[in-house]
Amino acid sequence: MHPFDLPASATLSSPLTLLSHALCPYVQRAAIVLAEKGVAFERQDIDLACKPDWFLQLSPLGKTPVLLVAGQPVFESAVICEYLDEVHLPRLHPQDALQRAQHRAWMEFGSTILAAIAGFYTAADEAVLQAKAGVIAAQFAQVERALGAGPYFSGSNFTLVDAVFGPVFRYFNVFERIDDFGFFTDLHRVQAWRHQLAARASVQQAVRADYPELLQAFLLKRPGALSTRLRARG
Ligand SMILES: N[C@@H](CCC(=O)N[C@@H](CS)C(=O)NCC(=O)O)C(=O)O
Repeated sequence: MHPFDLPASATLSSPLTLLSHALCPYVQRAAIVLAEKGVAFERQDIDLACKPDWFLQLSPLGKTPVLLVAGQPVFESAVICEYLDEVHLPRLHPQDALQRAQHRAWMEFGSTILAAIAGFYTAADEAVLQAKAGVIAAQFAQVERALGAGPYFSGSNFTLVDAVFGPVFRYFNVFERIDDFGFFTDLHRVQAWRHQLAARASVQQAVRADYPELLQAFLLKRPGALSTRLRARG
């Protein structure tokens, strides 16, 4: 019997299992890092609308992702990424302690943008939607100032910051189908970084092929200004 009473489908042959959700950007970070390091893992999707008891035993916050390492749970995506970076090559964090701290700070900033994105797609009315779009645009303007010549966050090497922002940028492919909200106007470095990350195999493979349709269906179910616009587009 597994110590956490996992269902048979979760007691898997791979020593690493990523408890996931098809749309979760935090799960994608971990999947990208695993792919960058060429580490085999199995993915098990959790119904977050009806969380199984065994999952709640493993995930104190009731959130995905959780990485099971030989059955031992690690929760919180940044912690999972850091753990993977410590035990599997190539290192995705800089060697220099100060630079590493700065990268961790920008990973956190990526989470702040994700919170703003959630505020955008749950905006109750047009005024709030526009205000939230402005918040996101201002955050990306800050990112623009932090970026160098590219192609990745800090130059030619893909880092954990890139793993965080790949899933952030993915939302905008679907938002741009709805309208031009001006998120990236005049932010040339951000735009170039976005396209670079979209072309990266690990980023592409972190979601299923039907991700855009799944995200659109998810957005349509949220009451508010964005789903009203989406419905109006037919
Ligand atoms: N700080 C967490 C955030 C994870 C998170 O918010 N996951 C969402 C899905 S994207 C979740 O599990 N939500 C379910 C809930 O909050 O009930 C991390 O970085 O892992």
